[in-house]
Amino acid sequence: MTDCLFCKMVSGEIKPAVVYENEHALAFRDIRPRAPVHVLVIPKRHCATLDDLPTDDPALAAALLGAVQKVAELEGLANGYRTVINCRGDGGQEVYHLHLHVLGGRAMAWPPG
Ligand code: DGP
Repeated sequence: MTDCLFCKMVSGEIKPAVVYENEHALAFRDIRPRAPVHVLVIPKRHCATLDDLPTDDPALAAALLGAVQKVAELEGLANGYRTVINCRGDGGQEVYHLHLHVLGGRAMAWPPG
C-alpha cells in the first residue's frame, strides 16, 4: 500500500533502525520507546490488523514469531520480554499495518492499561 507508513519502511522509502529481517518479516526500533528495548516486528506484505493476517499462510505467522525470537536473542533479553499486538480501536492500534511490539530490558507490569 503506497500510503502506509510501515510499507514505506519495507520498500526502503523510509529507513527505520532495522534490528533484523527475514523473508517475510522486518524488525525495527519503535520511534517512541516504552522500554529500554522496544522493537516492532511487521510482516513485509501489508496486513492492516491481526484480523487480516492470512491464516492460510502459516509460513507468514511462523516468520513473524521467529523474528520475535531472533530480536529477543539479538537484544539480549535473556531475562524475558513482552510481546503485544494492539488490534483496532479498543486495542489501542494507531498504525494500521500489523505489528508486534517486543518490549524488554525492564520488568513489565500486569495487567496492561
Ligand atoms: P500501535 O499503537 O500498536 O499501533 O503502535 C504503533 C507504534 O508505531 C508506536 O509505538 C509508535 C510507532 N511508530 C509510529 N510512527 C513511527 C515511525 O515513523 N517510525 C517508527 N520507527 N515507529 C513509529
